[in-house]
Amino acid sequence: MGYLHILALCLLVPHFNAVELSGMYGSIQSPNFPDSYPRDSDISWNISVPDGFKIKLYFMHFDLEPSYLCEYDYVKIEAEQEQLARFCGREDTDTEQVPGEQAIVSPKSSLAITFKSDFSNEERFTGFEAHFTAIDVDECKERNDEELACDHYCHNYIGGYYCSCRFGYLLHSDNRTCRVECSDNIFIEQSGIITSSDFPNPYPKSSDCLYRIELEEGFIINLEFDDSFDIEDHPEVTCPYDYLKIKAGQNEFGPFCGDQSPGKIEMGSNRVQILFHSDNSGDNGGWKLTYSAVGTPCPVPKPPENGKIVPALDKYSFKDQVLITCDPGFRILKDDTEVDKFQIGCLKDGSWSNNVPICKIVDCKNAPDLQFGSVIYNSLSNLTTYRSTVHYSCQIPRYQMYPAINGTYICGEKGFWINDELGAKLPSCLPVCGTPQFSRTKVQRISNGNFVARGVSPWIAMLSKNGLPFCGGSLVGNKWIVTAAHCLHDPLDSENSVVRSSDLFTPGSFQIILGKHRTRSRDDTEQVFHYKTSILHPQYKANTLEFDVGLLELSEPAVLNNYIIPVCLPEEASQSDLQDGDMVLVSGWGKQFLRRLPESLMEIEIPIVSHEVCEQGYSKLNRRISEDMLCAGEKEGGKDACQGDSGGPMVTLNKNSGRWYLAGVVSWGDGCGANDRFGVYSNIMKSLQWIKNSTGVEHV
Ligand code: 4AZ
Repeated sequence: MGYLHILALCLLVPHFNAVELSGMYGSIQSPNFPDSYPRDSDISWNISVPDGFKIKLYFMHFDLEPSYLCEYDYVKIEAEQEQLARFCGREDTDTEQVPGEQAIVSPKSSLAITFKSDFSNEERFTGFEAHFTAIDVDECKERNDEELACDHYCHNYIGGYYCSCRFGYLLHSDNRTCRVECSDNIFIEQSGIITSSDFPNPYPKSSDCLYRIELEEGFIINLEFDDSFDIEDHPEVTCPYDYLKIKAGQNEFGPFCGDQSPGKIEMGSNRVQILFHSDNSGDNGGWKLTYSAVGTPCPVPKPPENGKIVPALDKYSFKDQVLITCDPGFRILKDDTEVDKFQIGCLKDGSWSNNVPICKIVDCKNAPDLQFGSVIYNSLSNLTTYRSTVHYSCQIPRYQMYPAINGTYICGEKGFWINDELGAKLPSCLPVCGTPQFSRTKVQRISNGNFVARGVSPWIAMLSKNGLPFCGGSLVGNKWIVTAAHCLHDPLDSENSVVRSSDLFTPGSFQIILGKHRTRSRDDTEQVFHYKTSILHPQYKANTLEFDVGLLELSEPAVLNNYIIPVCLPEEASQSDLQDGDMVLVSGWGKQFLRRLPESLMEIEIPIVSHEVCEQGYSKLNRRISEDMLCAGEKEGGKDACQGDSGGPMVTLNKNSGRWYLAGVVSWGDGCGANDRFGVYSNIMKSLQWIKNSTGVEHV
């Protein structure tokens, strides 16, 4: 600071006698002007105007003693320690100049003028008068020097100028250069391109650009600079002006500058910082780099036995995912659970997220049971695994497979037993109907009825109360009994047609006995059942006995054997089968001519009688034979169902199939066996659909 004071003082000394002039204009004159100037004059004027202005000086009058090279009297004009002009005389000669009309413009905002006269002024020269004004400097035009010129745009104003920048640039604090804001560049993609701003045009000055590549751990970044690389450098000093420095973890690269591309650089890190510094000058093209990331490699996993790995590559690295699948018939076993596919991923540390699981052969486990059938495993291996086989069969001869398929099932790849025709569905074992094991032999003919041998009518059911039969029924399927609706409820008033549920017999109030032969005593072949539900035909009328059909569902299926076999339900197409005169069989334990019960099951063979004939017989009694009824019997009477036979079967043989089917149910009649009083039966054809729907019975 002290030094500066001294320096300022020294500078002041030569100007000690100077006249200081400031302001925007003014004038100076030689002493005594317009009279002749005195001798030995030595006067100085220091003119200064504000910064951003120059001084224009012009002489209105000039009349000095001429001398060679203006040695004696002169006006000297200086600026910035440099002489701009030295004038003397009255007119220009080869060696001396006068200002004439010429105006002098200062290079900057100050001008020093000195007037000197020697010891004589004999001719009485009148001296000079000059005016000065401040004139504006158009810095934008004049500032051609690189150092001070505006980087982008220059705007002149009176007394100064300012710089501005193109869109996207900011004026640096030097008020001259245009920098860019470029420290927020973060790259998170696994590959990309980074360039200096405006590349390939010259990069901005006075900028510190930071580019950060930040990838997940497990990636390593590689940079590759383009060949076109141009950063301002210096022949002797390393990158003193502009430079590129790269930091990657602990590693540092650079500084880089000049026109030699750094080429390919492996960073060895997942985080990279690229710093690009530019100073306030230079016009260099910049740089461009492509970065890419490679993941930590993982070892090639070994596919499981009976399985594969997709995609199967010879190299895997961080983030790669592979899917492990098993061959058909095998499933992935992972932590004790079976899955179809399993994905593992390559981790940042170069290991896999999981071990490769094993492929376990599919096991169909035990084949499901088939009701009324059995399943036999491949006798050699007893295996239940993929491609093993089992064979289903039904309990022959009582049950038959439906649909009729080859009962072989194979353990499929999904773990289900599969049949060629049914897929994973099981067939059903349906009861075989209408095929008694015992056929009729000629038996003793007893008063209009026959005793039936055991097992000849194996579908007949005895409805028994207190050890006595009160109705009959017929087994359809293996757990349904078709009987007469009127067998299932208490008697009603004669006008009353509607059965209320309170009128119905309750389960447990009577027994249903199959395999029965003898009327009052036990049979070895009998199976005694209770029923779960009883259903009356919805159109049943208790007073007229229209639709006198009811159903009983046994509490459990009957065990079919030679003595217990269901009767067939008629096929729809056989509706017209029964014609007048066709013979049907009716059996039961009912009374013989209203007298007493027979020893054992009896049956009669009687013809079907037309509605007209039947109705004629009943016309006197005013009983209608409705469409749902069938009549059968012989005109002369005799063979007839009777009390206790109700609900029992009327059957007929289908000659084509050789099976017996249910044609009717014993319903009513006027007495028993009187002539013209035919037995009346519920026509099964009329309630067939209802029976099928209610019972779901299907049979073969
Ligand atoms: C009855 O009361 C009964 N003759 C059944 C059939 C006939 C008569 C009565 C036919 O169960």
